[in-house]
Amino acid sequence: MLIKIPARHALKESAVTDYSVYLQRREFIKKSLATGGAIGLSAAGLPAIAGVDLSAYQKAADQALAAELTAEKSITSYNNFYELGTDKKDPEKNAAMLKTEPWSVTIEGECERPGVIALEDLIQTKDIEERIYRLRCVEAWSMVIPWMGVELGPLLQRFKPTSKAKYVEFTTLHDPANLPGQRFPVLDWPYVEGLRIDEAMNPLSLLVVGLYGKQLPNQNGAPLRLVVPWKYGFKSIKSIVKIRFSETQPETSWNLSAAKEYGFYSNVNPEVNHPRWSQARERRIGEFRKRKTLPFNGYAEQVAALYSGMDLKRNF
Ligand SMILES: Nc1nc2c(c(=O)[nH]1)N[C@H]1C(S)=C(S)[C@@H](COP(=O)(O)O)O[C@H]1N2
Ligand SMILES: [Mo]
Repeated sequence: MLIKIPARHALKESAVTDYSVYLQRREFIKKSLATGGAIGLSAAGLPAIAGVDLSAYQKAADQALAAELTAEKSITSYNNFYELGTDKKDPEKNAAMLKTEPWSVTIEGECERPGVIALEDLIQTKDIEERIYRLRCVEAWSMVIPWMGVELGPLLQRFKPTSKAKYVEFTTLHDPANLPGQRFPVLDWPYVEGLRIDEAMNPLSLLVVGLYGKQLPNQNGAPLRLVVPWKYGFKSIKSIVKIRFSETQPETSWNLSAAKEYGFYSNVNPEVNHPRWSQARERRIGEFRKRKTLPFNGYAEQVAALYSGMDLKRNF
């Protein structure tokens, strides 16, 4: 039987419109709460927004990966999100415990425009695009996921990082009253992650607000998570409430928890094994045979230059 895969641009446009409606609903709720008005909104009459133009490179990359997409059900039911539990099934089960409305992000540190910004002001719907990326977990499984998001670099530039901004640190929501995993010292909460500023500015780095053309499910890190496709999955921090520019290399949760196993860089590298298992191969979720893990998870052409002259075995 011939299976018709919808044109990517078609999916993208409907998805962007969906998210635009979602953001406008949030905006409406915010205003209604402020004025004490009733909450309610019909989607009718909201303006659709224009489709997004992807670079020729990105279009080609999306096409190449479109045939390999992991099933939506797998992406939303097999998760690592320790705040919602350590079993792969826990995050979906406990998803409702993560409260995502209202949501704002604190911007601080080495920048000219620090402050607290509401999600709907941080993410401009006209900038949202679909990107199909491989996700390679350090545990040696992988997926191919159609994310909806905005490029991180241009978003960071809006806050005018100073010349001292050599790194960017990200922090996840800390809400132990609601997030069951944060009541146990599995990690030193809140979850923190970081990138070197040039890694953050690389066009592959994405701040994600959706997947498969829909609003991001809570178990995948709603309402806002990072995706850095050439690094192990744990660098792609979920449910971000703070972005800090800093002069010194930030601490990262998994490095704090086991420094010999998880480095700051954590670039996907089939030649550097985890102390307890090989990283040469991976199990693509939905496939039976293991496949070879690619250097930088297949993104070497775009990111290898970031590390020229560095010993990647030492800087793992
Ligand atoms: N805050 C937070 N972010 C997190 C994690 C987590 O436990 N907490 N797990 C990481 C790991 S190990 C992976 S593999 C990815 C999984 O993303 P996914 O569930 O959307 O596939 O999220 C990363 N981001
Ligand atoms: Mo992971």
